Amino acid sequence: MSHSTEVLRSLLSSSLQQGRGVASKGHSNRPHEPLELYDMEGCPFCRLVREALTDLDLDVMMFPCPKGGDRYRPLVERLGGKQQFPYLMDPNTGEALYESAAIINYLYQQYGGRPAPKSWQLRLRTAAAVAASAPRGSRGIRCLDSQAPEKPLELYSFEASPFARLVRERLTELQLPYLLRQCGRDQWQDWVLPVVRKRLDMDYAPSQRNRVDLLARAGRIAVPYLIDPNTSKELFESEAILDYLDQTYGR
Ligand SMILES: N[C@@H](CCC(=O)N[C@@H](CS)C(=O)NCC(=O)O)C(=O)O
Repeated sequence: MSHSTEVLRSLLSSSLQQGRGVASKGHSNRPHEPLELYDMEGCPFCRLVREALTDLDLDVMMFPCPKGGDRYRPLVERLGGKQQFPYLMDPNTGEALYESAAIINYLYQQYGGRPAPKSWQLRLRTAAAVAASAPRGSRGIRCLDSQAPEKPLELYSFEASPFARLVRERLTELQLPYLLRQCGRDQWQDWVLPVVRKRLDMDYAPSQRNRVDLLARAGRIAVPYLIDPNTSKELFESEAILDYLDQTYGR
């Protein structure tokens, strides 16, 4: 399937998220150590947790657990007793949780300084998350043969980005752990697409912390942006990132 078709299907998936996973309202306190999420990109319950993480603007270490995966799935079973995802571990408090609703409540209570929005409790939200998975078929769920990296990768992303989703799917399929750096939007200028910003020669100064970092590091802001400390490679553009991941870690 061509990359543009994949982007279109991903865009459909984002639209079914009904605007969630784009903006960051922020947190009241920041975890000292990054939270750890054992996740499958295509899993609707994991999606709900990732939407909350974008809303709370919390970075997280992602440990991909695709079906048939042999790297982190057995670890989750050892730690929690079963292979069920999402599974959250908080190294700051020692808390370890299954169940998306419990994880979301914990995140808002511990780091949000506000209760989880009521809408998170509704079954409707789960139905929307299931619908959002449908256009992607088995992407971000199945396991591909891969070589494990020595160090985790880093990805600048926000949950509903149709381009970043394609990269997160491949990171899941290849079981590549990565630090997810949230780049949720927190001001209207963030909504203008990078290509339009460039064309308008727009004076754009981000305020969200990872956007500020990304601008200083890479000279511009676009999501996804991948950093691989194993090869010192850093790159924009979902299609180029997918090629890079396949060539470097695929077998
Ligand atoms: N009620 C759970 C449901 C979690 C769930 O069923 N997750 C599926 C993936 S979407 C799972 O772990 N399946 C077992 C497997 O993949 O081995 C929640 O909200 O977290």
